[in-house]
Amino acid sequence: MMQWAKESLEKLEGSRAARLQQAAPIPSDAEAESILKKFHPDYSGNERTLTVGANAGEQKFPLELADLLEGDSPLPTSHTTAADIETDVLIIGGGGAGAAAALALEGSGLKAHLATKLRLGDSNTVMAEGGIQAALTENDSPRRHFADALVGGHGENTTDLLRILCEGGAESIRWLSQLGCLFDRNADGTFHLRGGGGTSVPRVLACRDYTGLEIMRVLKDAVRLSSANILEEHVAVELLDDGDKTVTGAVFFDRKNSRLINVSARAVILATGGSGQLRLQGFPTSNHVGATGDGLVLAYRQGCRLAFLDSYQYHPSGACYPEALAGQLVTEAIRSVGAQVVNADGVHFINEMAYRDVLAAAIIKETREGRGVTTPTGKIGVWLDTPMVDLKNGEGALAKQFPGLVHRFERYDIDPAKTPILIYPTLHYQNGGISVDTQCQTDAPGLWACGEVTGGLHGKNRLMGNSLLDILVFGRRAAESVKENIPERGALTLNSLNQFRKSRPASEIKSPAFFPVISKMKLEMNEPVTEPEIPSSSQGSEAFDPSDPSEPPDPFAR
Ligand code: MEZ
Repeated sequence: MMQWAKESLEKLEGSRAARLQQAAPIPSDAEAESILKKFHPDYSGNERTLTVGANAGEQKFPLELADLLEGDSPLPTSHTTAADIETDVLIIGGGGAGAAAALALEGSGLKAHLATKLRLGDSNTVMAEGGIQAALTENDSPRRHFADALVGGHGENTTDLLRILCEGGAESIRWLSQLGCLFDRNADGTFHLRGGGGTSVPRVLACRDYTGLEIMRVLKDAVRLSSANILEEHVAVELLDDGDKTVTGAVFFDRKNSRLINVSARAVILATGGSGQLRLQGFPTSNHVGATGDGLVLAYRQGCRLAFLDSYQYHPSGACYPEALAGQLVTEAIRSVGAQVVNADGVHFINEMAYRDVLAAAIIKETREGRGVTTPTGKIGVWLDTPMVDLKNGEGALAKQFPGLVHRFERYDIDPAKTPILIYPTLHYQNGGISVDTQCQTDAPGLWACGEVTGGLHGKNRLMGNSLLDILVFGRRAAESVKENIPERGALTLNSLNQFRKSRPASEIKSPAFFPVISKMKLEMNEPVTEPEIPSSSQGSEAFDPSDPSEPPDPFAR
């Protein structure tokens, strides 16, 4: 097992006893800044400004995203906009934020449709492992939570949004618990809280290492039992407007029936999540297959400003080996309970609870400067010394707290309680997104946005566990705002898209991306729609020949 890394593993084991006694230092602000600028992918220069739309000539965007934002719609120019479905509120996105919005509309008397390009729940929410932050204890407070997140975000967070997030912690946990979410608890019944990078007190609630999955489980059940109409496998292709910049609906590609449908809505809530599957600069990702930044592209064509999209989060501990797990999340929580980050020479080169961006950059530095471990397929990573979890917390602690991790690695004959894991940063979170106000309203009237598709809340570096809180607080808030401010139904046109099409630079690129390139999944919406062929034997009684010997005996004969 991992014979190719034998020498390095021996060095790691050799330094373990000393490392158990001494923590590695957190870099000073000056050191952190220098590491970030030299090694963090956000600073690598793979970005450019846009030539069209609300952000033209301003902030820079990653090249892959910039191309999509300036791309052309795949919608045929001949598309007509008569409504196939009329609803009051159209929610686009079936992850935690969309589900929370749908639930908050219950009882309002408004008809709601929730459309998702995959199935309800297929989202980054289910990929979140380590937990959700909420200030619940006596030694904690929303103010303290706010201060931690603001420092972590390099002071760039939109403070009005951040305040709402932190003040919404306790109520969100109460709501989730009422829905049946089973957070880990201590023997005395209180919530079991862990620390995270940048939390000044333990504030992270978890369900082992499948917190997002458990949260989505209860949200999904509740949405299925609600009055919301669920449109699964409906891919949002374009937003519709009233001809005067108010968003009034959307065009979807119904994958099951291979047809385009128009939905007319009085309000649209975008909750389409992140964009890790764009795999910026060739990075692997911890994101769900649906995370291709579609909502950013759709909103941009409607005149919405985007914020902070020069900033992405590369989670320091993505799996680097075995190849089949490359990019998958190895939760930060495992570092918070003692797993150390160690280079090929057995050196504990940085404190594993440093801010995510700094730690990711420091890992990249080690690998670039020749202190990484090379896998048989040529990937380079550093060690996460997972056996230290049991050494620090008692035998069995790792298996009890991180069953998902154990399950994934044991298939490859690696027991993380006994053998360290090789890690490398993985593209994890879209720090920026659509600009929204405190009511989740975008620049386009009629269009609200919530969750990872929005930008500003987390500044330039989100702390662990603040995204699961974000989707609950702002998913519900978007719905509340819609209830109070819902416009009258407007006309359905493609005016905003047509204007955008005229002004965009010529390129062959079509967007949104819909599916990751690597998945080879594509939307073929120009194909003529064909009726399924009906076999002649099922065309009614005329085609039925009772004397045909291949027919079964008549079950109705007396
Ligand atoms: O919020 C996150 O990104 C998170 C909880 C990740 C993790 O490491 O588990």
